[in-house]
Amino acid sequence: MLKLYTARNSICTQKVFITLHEKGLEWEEVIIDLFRNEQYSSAYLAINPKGVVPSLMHEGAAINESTLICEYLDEAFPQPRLRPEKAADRARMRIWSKFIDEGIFEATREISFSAMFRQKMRDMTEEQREGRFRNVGNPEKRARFVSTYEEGVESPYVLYGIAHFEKMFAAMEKDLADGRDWLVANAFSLADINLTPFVARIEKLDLLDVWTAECPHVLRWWARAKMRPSYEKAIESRLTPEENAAMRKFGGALRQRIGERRQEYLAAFA
Ligand SMILES: N[C@@H](CCC(=O)N[C@@H](CS)C(=O)NCC(=O)O)C(=O)O
Repeated sequence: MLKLYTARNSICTQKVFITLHEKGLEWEEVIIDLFRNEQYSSAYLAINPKGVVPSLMHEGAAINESTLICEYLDEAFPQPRLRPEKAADRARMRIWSKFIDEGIFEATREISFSAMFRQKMRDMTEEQREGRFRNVGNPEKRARFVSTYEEGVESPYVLYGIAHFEKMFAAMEKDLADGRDWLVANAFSLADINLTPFVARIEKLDLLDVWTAECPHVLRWWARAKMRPSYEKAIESRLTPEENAAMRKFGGALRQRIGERRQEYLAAFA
């Protein structure tokens, strides 16, 4: 039996859920409460030394990192196949995963934090907050948490995140301009799965059109991605109306400033 460690509204776990649903697999779930720092318990750190979700346990092995978990599932349970047949296409698939793992995940976390998790952090005790900042002794991550907690949307990490989204959406728009349905080899793959939760979160924060107002190909891809039954099962059906309303409210409150910061970025760098 597959055992998946997850947390509520975890974007990284959502891509694993999509993969599991696409493959028709069953699994057992263990919920880790990130706002009670359960991810830093010694029992969980023995499974995932970074103290993050998701983690997958299968046949006695712990598999970490959501991108690798999805690839693992596709290798261990080959049908239906979610990685392209040709090696060159698999390399292209991983270029999209690298967008996520080398910038978009942090971008989404920092924007989500500055919008709404910041409020949840205020509700923590001083000790819990300090524990979260300390994490597993990663000073770079601490700096990011402290900055988005204290400075919100004015944090430099939010600007870096805006730049990462700009680059990813521009790359998608260019790549999909030939009219293809999916990102790689015109077949739904782990590339599409990897991007879906991040685009969903930005849409739920009411921020998607900040970047995509003039990206018809991205929007065409996004409409198609949302039509897959796995999207409803992995993302929509797991969110409460309150969670959806909070994302819209807190994200919407930052909309204007995120748009302005994007313009600052474009004026300086594009
Ligand atoms: N690169 C990792 C990132 C995992 C990650 O940071 N997950 C978040 C939830 S989406 C988490 O567990 N955060 C808890 C913390 O940083 O304390 C992956 O893709 O699995």
